Amino acid sequence: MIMKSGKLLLLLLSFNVFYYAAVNCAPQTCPATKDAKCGDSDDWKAEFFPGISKIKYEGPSSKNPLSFKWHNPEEEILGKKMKDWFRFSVAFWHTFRGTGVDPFGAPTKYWPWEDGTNSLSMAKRRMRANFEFINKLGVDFWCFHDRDIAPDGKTIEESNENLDEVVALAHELQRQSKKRVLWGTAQLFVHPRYMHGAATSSELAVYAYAAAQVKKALEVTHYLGGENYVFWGGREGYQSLLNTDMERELNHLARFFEAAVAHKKKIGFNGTFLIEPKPQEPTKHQYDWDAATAANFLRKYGLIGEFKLNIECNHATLSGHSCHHELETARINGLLGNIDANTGDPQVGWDTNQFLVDIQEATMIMLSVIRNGGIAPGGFNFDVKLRRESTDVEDLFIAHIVGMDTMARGLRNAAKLVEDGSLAELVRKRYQSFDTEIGAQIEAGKADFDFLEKKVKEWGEPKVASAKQELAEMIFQNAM
Ligand code: XLS
Ligand code: NI
Repeated sequence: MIMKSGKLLLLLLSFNVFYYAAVNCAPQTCPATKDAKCGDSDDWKAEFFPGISKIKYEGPSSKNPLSFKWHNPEEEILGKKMKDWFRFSVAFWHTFRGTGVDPFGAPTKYWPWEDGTNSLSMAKRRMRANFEFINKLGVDFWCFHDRDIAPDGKTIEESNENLDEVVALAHELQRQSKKRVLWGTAQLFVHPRYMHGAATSSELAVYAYAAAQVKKALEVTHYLGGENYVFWGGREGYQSLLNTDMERELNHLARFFEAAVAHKKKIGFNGTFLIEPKPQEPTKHQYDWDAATAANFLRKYGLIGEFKLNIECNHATLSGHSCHHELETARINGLLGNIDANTGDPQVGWDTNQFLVDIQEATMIMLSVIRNGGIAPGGFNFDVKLRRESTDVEDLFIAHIVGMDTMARGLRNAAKLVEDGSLAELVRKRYQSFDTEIGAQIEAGKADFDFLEKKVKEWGEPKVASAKQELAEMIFQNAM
Protein backbone atom coordinates (compact mmCIF):
# COMPACT_ATOMS: atom_id res chain seq x y z
CA MET A 1 0.00 0.00 0.00
CA ILE A 2 2.61 2.51 -1.04
CA MET A 3 1.13 5.95 -1.47
CA LYS A 4 0.43 6.78 -5.07
CA SER A 5 1.98 10.08 -6.10
CA GLY A 6 -1.29 11.43 -7.52
CA LYS A 7 -2.70 11.33 -4.03
CA LEU A 8 0.09 13.31 -2.43
CA LEU A 9 -1.58 16.70 -2.80
CA LEU A 10 -4.83 15.42 -1.39
CA LEU A 11 -3.25 13.87 1.62
CA LEU A 12 -1.12 16.89 2.39
CA LEU A 13 -4.20 19.04 2.21
CA SER A 14 -6.24 16.67 4.31
CA PHE A 15 -3.57 16.49 6.97
CA ASN A 16 -3.31 20.23 7.35
CA VAL A 17 -7.01 20.79 7.41
CA PHE A 18 -7.49 17.97 9.87
CA TYR A 19 -5.04 19.38 12.36
CA TYR A 20 -6.20 22.94 12.03
CA ALA A 21 -9.74 21.84 12.56
CA ALA A 22 -8.68 19.66 15.45
CA VAL A 23 -7.36 22.74 17.16
CA ASN A 24 -9.80 25.37 16.03
CA CYS A 25 -13.03 23.54 16.70
CA ALA A 26 -15.51 25.33 14.44
CA PRO A 27 -17.04 27.79 14.82
CA GLN A 28 -14.41 29.54 16.88
CA THR A 29 -16.01 32.44 18.63
CA CYS A 30 -13.96 32.77 21.75
CA PRO A 31 -10.33 33.90 22.07
CA ALA A 32 -8.03 31.45 23.74
CA THR A 33 -7.01 33.68 26.60
CA LYS A 34 -7.41 33.16 30.29
CA ASP A 35 -9.61 36.22 30.79
CA ALA A 36 -11.91 35.62 27.84
CA LYS A 37 -15.49 36.39 28.76
CA CYS A 38 -17.22 33.95 26.45
CA GLY A 39 -17.44 30.22 27.06
CA ASP A 40 -16.47 30.97 30.64
CA SER A 41 -18.10 28.03 32.33
CA ASP A 42 -16.75 24.52 32.40
CA ASP A 43 -19.93 23.38 34.15
CA TRP A 44 -21.72 20.49 32.61
CA LYS A 45 -24.27 19.28 35.04
CA ALA A 46 -25.46 16.20 33.19
CA GLU A 47 -23.44 13.19 32.18
CA PHE A 48 -21.54 13.60 28.92
CA PHE A 49 -22.55 10.15 27.75
CA PRO A 50 -26.06 9.66 29.17
CA GLY A 51 -27.61 6.29 28.59
CA ILE A 52 -24.22 4.61 28.25
CA SER A 53 -23.09 2.71 31.29
CA LYS A 54 -19.80 0.97 31.96
CA ILE A 55 -18.98 -1.34 29.03
CA LYS A 56 -18.95 -4.96 30.15
CA TYR A 57 -17.69 -8.22 28.72
CA GLU A 58 -20.72 -10.22 27.53
CA GLY A 59 -18.99 -12.84 25.38
CA PRO A 60 -19.09 -13.65 21.66
CA SER A 61 -22.80 -14.47 21.54
CA SER A 62 -23.87 -11.00 22.75
CA LYS A 63 -25.70 -8.81 20.24
CA ASN A 64 -25.26 -5.68 22.38
CA PRO A 65 -23.03 -3.23 20.45
CA LEU A 66 -22.09 -1.56 23.74
CA SER A 67 -20.41 -4.66 25.17
CA PHE A 68 -17.15 -6.53 24.69
CA LYS A 69 -17.44 -9.84 22.88
CA TRP A 70 -13.77 -10.87 23.08
CA HIS A 71 -11.96 -8.46 25.39
CA ASN A 72 -12.34 -9.72 28.92
CA PRO A 73 -9.94 -7.47 30.85
CA GLU A 74 -9.38 -9.69 33.89
CA GLU A 75 -9.08 -13.00 31.98
CA GLU A 76 -5.60 -14.49 31.94
CA ILE A 77 -3.98 -15.43 28.65
CA LEU A 78 -0.48 -16.93 28.73
CA GLY A 79 -0.13 -15.98 32.37
CA LYS A 80 -1.04 -12.30 32.02
CA LYS A 81 -4.38 -10.47 32.30
CA MET A 82 -5.74 -9.30 28.97
CA LYS A 83 -5.75 -5.69 30.17
CA ASP A 84 -2.05 -6.00 31.01
CA TRP A 85 -1.15 -7.34 27.58
CA PHE A 86 -2.78 -4.29 26.01
CA ARG A 87 -2.67 -1.30 28.36
CA PHE A 88 -5.23 0.35 26.03
CA SER A 89 -5.22 4.12 25.76
CA VAL A 90 -7.57 6.72 24.25
CA ALA A 91 -5.99 9.44 22.09
CA PHE A 92 -7.38 12.78 23.23
CA TRP A 93 -6.76 14.49 19.89
CA HIS A 94 -8.87 12.22 17.70
CA THR A 95 -11.56 11.38 20.21
CA PHE A 96 -12.10 14.85 21.64
CA ARG A 97 -10.72 17.23 19.00
CA GLY A 98 -11.60 15.40 15.80
CA THR A 99 -14.38 17.18 13.95
CA GLY A 100 -14.71 15.16 10.76
CA VAL A 101 -13.47 18.00 8.58
CA ASP A 102 -11.81 17.03 5.28
CA PRO A 103 -10.30 19.10 2.42
CA PHE A 104 -13.69 19.28 0.73
CA GLY A 105 -16.05 19.58 3.63
CA ALA A 106 -16.87 21.22 6.93
CA PRO A 107 -16.90 19.49 10.30
CA THR A 108 -19.61 16.88 10.72
CA LYS A 109 -19.29 16.22 14.43
CA TYR A 110 -20.68 18.66 16.96
CA TRP A 111 -20.57 16.81 20.25
CA PRO A 112 -23.24 18.08 22.64
CA TRP A 113 -20.75 19.31 25.23
CA GLU A 114 -18.83 21.53 22.76
CA ASP A 115 -19.77 25.23 22.91
CA GLY A 116 -18.00 26.21 19.69
CA THR A 117 -15.09 27.90 21.46
CA ASN A 118 -11.44 27.14 22.01
CA SER A 119 -11.61 28.62 25.50
CA LEU A 120 -9.93 27.39 28.62
CA SER A 121 -13.32 26.60 30.14
CA MET A 122 -14.19 24.48 27.14
CA ALA A 123 -10.84 22.70 27.50
CA LYS A 124 -11.69 21.81 31.08
CA ARG A 125 -15.18 20.62 30.23
CA ARG A 126 -13.71 18.46 27.46
CA MET A 127 -11.22 16.99 29.93
CA ARG A 128 -14.11 15.94 32.18
CA ALA A 129 -15.75 14.31 29.14
CA ASN A 130 -12.48 12.45 28.46
CA PHE A 131 -12.44 10.97 31.94
CA GLU A 132 -16.09 9.93 31.80
CA PHE A 133 -15.33 8.31 28.45
CA ILE A 134 -12.30 6.30 29.57
CA ASN A 135 -14.07 5.31 32.79
CA LYS A 136 -17.08 3.99 30.92
CA LEU A 137 -14.97 2.31 28.25
CA GLY A 138 -12.85 0.72 30.96
CA VAL A 139 -9.41 1.63 29.63
CA ASP A 140 -6.68 2.60 32.07
CA PHE A 141 -4.75 5.13 29.99
CA TRP A 142 -5.00 8.25 27.84
CA CYS A 143 -2.54 10.14 25.58
CA PHE A 144 -2.37 13.81 24.65
CA HIS A 145 -0.51 16.60 22.87
CA ASP A 146 -0.05 19.79 24.89
CA ARG A 147 -2.14 21.85 22.47
CA ASP A 148 -5.00 19.31 22.27
CA ILE A 149 -5.83 19.71 25.89
CA ALA A 150 -5.26 23.45 26.40
CA PRO A 151 -5.49 26.43 24.05
CA ASP A 152 -2.39 28.09 22.65
CA GLY A 153 -1.81 31.53 24.17
CA LYS A 154 -0.36 34.68 22.64
CA THR A 155 2.97 34.07 24.37
CA ILE A 156 4.69 30.96 25.63
CA GLU A 157 4.00 32.08 29.19
CA GLU A 158 0.28 32.29 28.45
CA SER A 159 0.29 28.89 26.69
CA ASN A 160 2.06 27.37 29.69
CA GLU A 161 -0.43 28.92 32.12
CA ASN A 162 -3.34 27.56 30.08
CA LEU A 163 -1.72 24.15 30.10
CA ASP A 164 -1.07 24.24 33.84
CA GLU A 165 -4.70 25.00 34.53
CA VAL A 166 -6.03 22.08 32.47
CA VAL A 167 -3.31 19.75 33.73
CA ALA A 168 -4.24 20.54 37.34
CA LEU A 169 -7.78 19.40 36.56
CA ALA A 170 -6.53 16.28 34.74
CA HIS A 171 -4.34 15.47 37.74
CA GLU A 172 -7.34 15.63 40.05
CA LEU A 173 -9.50 13.56 37.68
CA GLN A 174 -6.72 10.96 37.46
CA ARG A 175 -6.54 10.80 41.24
CA GLN A 176 -10.28 10.18 41.49
CA SER A 177 -10.43 7.61 38.70
CA LYS A 178 -7.01 5.93 39.04
CA LYS A 179 -6.47 6.47 35.31
CA ARG A 180 -2.98 7.15 33.97
CA VAL A 181 -1.16 8.86 31.11
CA LEU A 182 0.36 6.35 28.68
CA TRP A 183 2.26 9.14 26.95
CA GLY A 184 2.31 12.85 26.45
CA THR A 185 3.80 14.79 23.57
CA ALA A 186 4.22 18.30 22.19
CA GLN A 187 2.32 19.41 19.12
CA LEU A 188 5.13 20.75 16.94
CA PHE A 189 3.39 20.75 13.59
CA VAL A 190 0.17 22.82 13.56
CA HIS A 191 1.43 26.33 14.31
CA PRO A 192 2.81 28.20 11.25
CA ARG A 193 6.10 28.81 13.10
CA TYR A 194 6.82 25.10 12.57
CA MET A 195 6.35 25.20 8.80
CA HIS A 196 10.03 24.37 8.18
CA GLY A 197 10.13 21.85 11.02
CA ALA A 198 10.74 22.19 14.74
CA ALA A 199 14.11 20.72 15.76
CA THR A 200 15.05 20.65 12.06
CA SER A 201 13.83 24.14 11.22
CA SER A 202 16.21 26.40 9.33
CA GLU A 203 15.36 29.07 11.93
CA LEU A 204 17.26 29.05 15.21
CA ALA A 205 14.45 30.82 17.09
CA VAL A 206 12.05 28.07 16.05
CA TYR A 207 14.46 25.38 17.29
CA ALA A 208 14.54 27.23 20.60
CA TYR A 209 10.75 27.59 20.70
CA ALA A 210 10.34 23.86 20.09
CA ALA A 211 12.81 23.16 22.90
CA ALA A 212 10.82 25.36 25.28
CA GLN A 213 7.59 23.66 24.26
CA VAL A 214 9.01 20.14 24.71
CA LYS A 215 10.49 21.15 28.07
CA LYS A 216 7.03 22.14 29.29
CA ALA A 217 5.30 19.11 27.73
CA LEU A 218 7.84 16.83 29.40
CA GLU A 219 7.29 18.52 32.74
CA VAL A 220 3.50 18.18 32.60
CA THR A 221 3.75 14.56 31.39
CA HIS A 222 6.01 13.91 34.38
CA TYR A 223 3.60 15.70 36.72
CA LEU A 224 0.73 13.55 35.44
CA GLY A 225 2.79 10.39 36.04
CA GLY A 226 3.10 9.66 32.30
CA GLU A 227 4.79 6.34 31.58
CA ASN A 228 6.26 7.40 28.22
CA TYR A 229 6.89 10.50 26.14
CA VAL A 230 6.57 10.52 22.33
CA PHE A 231 8.45 12.39 19.62
CA TRP A 232 6.63 12.31 16.32
CA GLY A 233 8.45 14.42 13.75
CA GLY A 234 5.63 15.35 11.43
CA ARG A 235 7.51 18.31 10.03
CA GLU A 236 11.02 17.04 10.73
CA GLY A 237 11.91 16.35 7.12
CA TYR A 238 12.01 18.18 3.83
CA GLN A 239 9.93 19.19 0.83
CA SER A 240 12.94 19.63 -1.48
CA LEU A 241 16.57 18.60 -1.16
CA LEU A 242 17.55 21.56 -3.36
CA ASN A 243 17.01 24.00 -0.51
CA THR A 244 17.81 21.65 2.38
CA ASP A 245 21.00 20.86 4.29
CA MET A 246 19.95 17.37 5.35
CA GLU A 247 23.12 16.63 7.28
CA ARG A 248 22.84 19.81 9.33
CA GLU A 249 19.13 19.22 10.02
CA LEU A 250 19.80 15.67 11.23
CA ASN A 251 22.62 16.90 13.45
CA HIS A 252 20.23 19.46 14.94
CA LEU A 253 17.62 16.77 15.55
CA ALA A 254 20.20 14.68 17.42
CA ARG A 255 21.25 17.68 19.54
CA PHE A 256 17.58 18.31 20.31
CA PHE A 257 17.10 14.73 21.48
CA GLU A 258 20.25 14.88 23.59
CA ALA A 259 18.95 18.02 25.27
CA ALA A 260 15.58 16.31 25.86
CA VAL A 261 17.38 13.36 27.49
CA ALA A 262 19.34 15.77 29.68
CA HIS A 263 16.15 17.56 30.73
CA LYS A 264 14.42 14.26 31.43
CA LYS A 265 17.23 13.35 33.82
CA LYS A 266 17.25 16.80 35.36
CA ILE A 267 13.57 16.63 36.33
CA GLY A 268 13.72 12.94 37.33
CA PHE A 269 11.31 11.70 34.68
CA ASN A 270 11.69 7.92 34.37
CA GLY A 271 9.27 7.33 31.51
CA THR A 272 10.46 5.89 28.20
CA PHE A 273 11.26 8.22 25.31
CA LEU A 274 9.66 6.98 22.10
CA ILE A 275 10.28 7.98 18.50
CA GLU A 276 7.27 7.41 16.24
CA PRO A 277 8.41 6.63 12.68
CA LYS A 278 6.40 7.84 9.71
CA PRO A 279 7.69 8.18 6.14
CA GLN A 280 5.62 11.10 4.86
CA GLU A 281 2.62 13.28 5.60
CA PRO A 282 2.67 16.16 6.15
CA THR A 283 6.28 16.44 4.92
CA LYS A 284 7.29 14.90 1.59
CA HIS A 285 10.10 13.01 3.30
CA GLN A 286 10.25 12.57 7.07
CA TYR A 287 13.55 11.73 8.74
CA ASP A 288 12.08 8.99 10.97
CA TRP A 289 10.99 7.11 7.82
CA ASP A 290 10.53 3.68 9.38
CA ALA A 291 11.78 1.58 12.30
CA ALA A 292 15.09 0.68 10.64
CA THR A 293 15.81 4.31 9.69
CA ALA A 294 15.01 5.51 13.21
CA ALA A 295 17.20 2.75 14.71
CA ASN A 296 20.10 3.76 12.47
CA PHE A 297 19.68 7.42 13.48
CA LEU A 298 19.71 6.48 17.17
CA ARG A 299 22.83 4.32 16.71
CA LYS A 300 24.70 6.94 14.69
CA TYR A 301 24.16 9.58 17.35
CA GLY A 302 24.74 7.32 20.37
CA LEU A 303 21.12 7.63 21.53
CA ILE A 304 20.16 3.98 21.26
CA GLY A 305 19.87 3.32 25.01
CA GLU A 306 17.74 6.41 25.58
CA PHE A 307 14.87 5.78 23.15
CA LYS A 308 12.50 3.09 21.99
CA LEU A 309 10.01 3.20 19.11
CA ASN A 310 6.29 3.80 18.95
CA ILE A 311 5.15 1.75 15.95
CA GLU A 312 1.97 2.97 14.27
CA CYS A 313 0.42 0.41 11.91
CA ASN A 314 -0.87 2.95 9.37
CA HIS A 315 2.61 4.54 9.27
CA ALA A 316 4.08 1.08 8.64
CA THR A 317 1.98 0.59 5.53
CA LEU A 318 2.76 4.13 4.32
CA SER A 319 6.44 3.17 4.39
CA GLY A 320 5.76 0.09 2.29
CA HIS A 321 5.97 -2.39 5.18
CA SER A 322 3.42 -4.39 7.11
CA CYS A 323 2.80 -3.50 10.73
CA HIS A 324 4.17 -6.92 11.64
CA HIS A 325 7.43 -6.09 9.82
CA GLU A 326 7.84 -2.83 11.72
CA LEU A 327 7.07 -4.50 15.05
CA GLU A 328 9.57 -7.27 14.38
CA THR A 329 12.23 -4.78 13.26
CA ALA A 330 11.73 -2.83 16.47
CA ARG A 331 11.62 -5.98 18.59
CA ILE A 332 14.81 -7.60 17.31
CA ASN A 333 16.62 -4.31 17.88
CA GLY A 334 15.32 -4.14 21.46
CA LEU A 335 13.32 -1.05 20.54
CA LEU A 336 9.67 -2.09 20.70
CA GLY A 337 8.17 0.47 23.06
CA ASN A 338 4.55 1.18 22.15
CA ILE A 339 1.95 0.61 19.46
CA ASP A 340 -0.31 3.24 17.91
CA ALA A 341 -3.05 0.76 17.04
CA ASN A 342 -4.71 1.76 13.81
CA THR A 343 -4.81 0.82 10.16
CA GLY A 344 -5.07 2.39 6.72
CA ASP A 345 -7.38 1.57 3.87
CA PRO A 346 -5.83 -0.80 1.32
CA GLN A 347 -7.39 1.09 -1.60
CA VAL A 348 -6.82 4.62 -0.35
CA GLY A 349 -3.17 4.52 0.68
CA TRP A 350 -2.67 7.49 3.02
CA ASP A 351 -2.90 7.93 6.79
CA THR A 352 -6.62 7.33 7.22
CA ASN A 353 -6.18 6.42 10.91
CA GLN A 354 -8.93 3.81 11.00
CA PHE A 355 -9.77 1.40 13.78
CA LEU A 356 -8.01 -1.89 13.06
CA VAL A 357 -10.65 -4.57 12.52
CA ASP A 358 -8.63 -7.20 10.64
CA ILE A 359 -8.32 -10.24 12.92
CA GLN A 360 -5.39 -11.72 10.98
CA GLU A 361 -3.41 -8.50 11.24
CA ALA A 362 -4.24 -8.28 14.95
CA THR A 363 -2.96 -11.86 15.38
CA MET A 364 0.37 -11.02 13.74
CA ILE A 365 0.69 -7.91 15.92
CA MET A 366 0.05 -9.97 19.03
CA LEU A 367 2.59 -12.61 17.98
CA SER A 368 5.22 -9.86 18.08
CA VAL A 369 3.96 -8.55 21.41
CA ILE A 370 4.03 -12.04 22.94
CA ARG A 371 7.55 -12.63 21.60
CA ASN A 372 8.50 -9.33 23.19
CA GLY A 373 7.17 -10.56 26.54
CA GLY A 374 4.54 -7.78 26.54
CA ILE A 375 4.89 -4.12 25.81
CA ALA A 376 4.83 -2.38 29.21
CA PRO A 377 5.56 0.41 30.06
CA GLY A 378 4.15 0.99 26.58
CA GLY A 379 0.66 0.06 25.50
CA PHE A 380 -1.86 0.22 22.68
CA ASN A 381 -2.84 3.80 21.98
CA PHE A 382 -5.89 4.25 19.76
CA ASP A 383 -4.43 6.89 17.45
CA VAL A 384 -7.62 6.50 15.49
CA LYS A 385 -10.50 8.61 14.32
CA LEU A 386 -14.12 7.94 13.48
CA ARG A 387 -15.04 8.14 9.83
CA ARG A 388 -16.37 11.57 8.83
CA GLU A 389 -19.79 10.05 8.32
CA SER A 390 -19.97 8.51 11.81
CA THR A 391 -21.62 11.24 13.82
CA ASP A 392 -23.37 9.71 16.83
CA VAL A 393 -21.80 10.03 20.26
CA GLU A 394 -22.21 6.26 20.74
CA ASP A 395 -20.02 5.73 17.65
CA LEU A 396 -17.05 6.82 19.80
CA PHE A 397 -17.73 3.85 22.07
CA ILE A 398 -18.59 1.37 19.34
CA ALA A 399 -15.39 2.21 17.44
CA HIS A 400 -13.15 1.70 20.47
CA ILE A 401 -15.01 -1.48 21.45
CA VAL A 402 -14.51 -3.09 18.03
CA GLY A 403 -10.87 -1.96 18.06
CA MET A 404 -10.34 -3.55 21.49
CA ASP A 405 -12.27 -6.71 20.57
CA THR A 406 -10.18 -7.13 17.42
CA MET A 407 -6.93 -6.93 19.37
CA ALA A 408 -8.42 -9.33 21.92
CA ARG A 409 -9.18 -11.84 19.17
CA GLY A 410 -5.65 -11.34 17.92
CA LEU A 411 -4.29 -12.12 21.38
CA ARG A 412 -6.45 -15.23 21.75
CA ASN A 413 -5.39 -16.51 18.31
CA ALA A 414 -1.72 -15.71 18.86
CA ALA A 415 -1.83 -17.51 22.22
CA LYS A 416 -3.33 -20.56 20.46
CA LEU A 417 -0.47 -20.50 17.96
CA VAL A 418 2.11 -20.20 20.71
CA GLU A 419 0.56 -22.97 22.80
CA ASP A 420 0.14 -25.26 19.80
CA GLY A 421 3.78 -24.72 18.87
CA SER A 422 3.62 -26.06 15.31
CA LEU A 423 4.37 -22.70 13.70
CA ALA A 424 7.44 -22.23 15.90
CA GLU A 425 8.43 -25.83 15.14
CA LEU A 426 8.14 -25.17 11.38
CA VAL A 427 10.45 -22.17 11.74
CA ARG A 428 12.87 -24.08 13.96
CA LYS A 429 13.08 -26.91 11.44
CA ARG A 430 13.83 -24.49 8.58
CA TYR A 431 17.07 -23.49 10.28
CA GLN A 432 17.98 -26.86 11.81
CA SER A 433 21.07 -27.21 9.61
CA PHE A 434 22.55 -24.47 11.80
CA ASP A 435 21.80 -26.51 14.96
CA THR A 436 25.04 -28.40 14.37
CA GLU A 437 28.65 -28.02 15.36
CA ILE A 438 29.54 -26.12 12.22
CA GLY A 439 26.36 -24.04 12.50
CA ALA A 440 27.44 -23.06 16.00
CA GLN A 441 30.88 -22.15 14.67
CA ILE A 442 29.32 -19.90 11.99
CA GLU A 443 26.98 -18.23 14.46
CA ALA A 444 29.86 -17.61 16.85
CA GLY A 445 31.82 -15.93 14.05
CA LYS A 446 34.43 -18.69 14.06
CA ALA A 447 34.06 -19.99 10.49
CA ASP A 448 36.28 -18.23 7.98
CA PHE A 449 35.94 -18.45 4.20
CA ASP A 450 38.85 -20.92 3.80
CA PHE A 451 37.20 -23.33 6.24
CA LEU A 452 33.79 -22.99 4.52
CA GLU A 453 35.31 -23.50 1.07
CA LYS A 454 36.92 -26.73 2.33
CA LYS A 455 33.50 -27.92 3.55
CA VAL A 456 31.83 -27.16 0.21
CA LYS A 457 34.45 -29.28 -1.54
CA GLU A 458 33.78 -32.08 0.94
CA TRP A 459 29.93 -31.89 0.81
CA GLY A 460 29.27 -31.04 -2.85
CA GLU A 461 25.99 -29.46 -3.99
CA PRO A 462 23.68 -28.56 -1.01
CA LYS A 463 20.23 -30.12 -0.65
CA VAL A 464 17.73 -27.30 -0.20
CA ALA A 465 14.44 -27.91 1.62
CA SER A 466 11.00 -26.41 0.93
CA ALA A 467 10.12 -23.15 2.75
CA LYS A 468 6.65 -24.54 3.58
CA GLN A 469 4.96 -21.13 3.30
CA GLU A 470 1.55 -22.58 2.51
CA LEU A 471 1.80 -24.94 5.45
CA ALA A 472 2.68 -21.97 7.67
CA GLU A 473 -0.36 -20.14 6.29
CA MET A 474 -2.53 -23.18 6.95
CA ILE A 475 -1.40 -23.40 10.57
CA PHE A 476 -1.97 -19.64 10.97
CA GLN A 477 -5.46 -19.85 9.41
CA ASN A 478 -6.45 -22.72 11.65
CA ALA A 479 -5.90 -20.56 14.71
CA MET A 480 -8.40 -17.88 13.57
C1 XLS B 1 0.40 11.44 13.17
C2 XLS B 1 0.88 10.81 14.40
C3 XLS B 1 0.56 11.59 15.65
C4 XLS B 1 1.42 11.10 16.79
C5 XLS B 1 1.51 12.03 17.94
O1 XLS B 1 0.45 10.90 12.08
O2 XLS B 1 0.38 9.50 14.48
O3 XLS B 1 -0.79 11.51 15.95
O4 XLS B 1 0.99 9.85 17.25
O5 XLS B 1 2.01 13.26 17.58
NI1 NI C 1 0.55 8.16 16.11
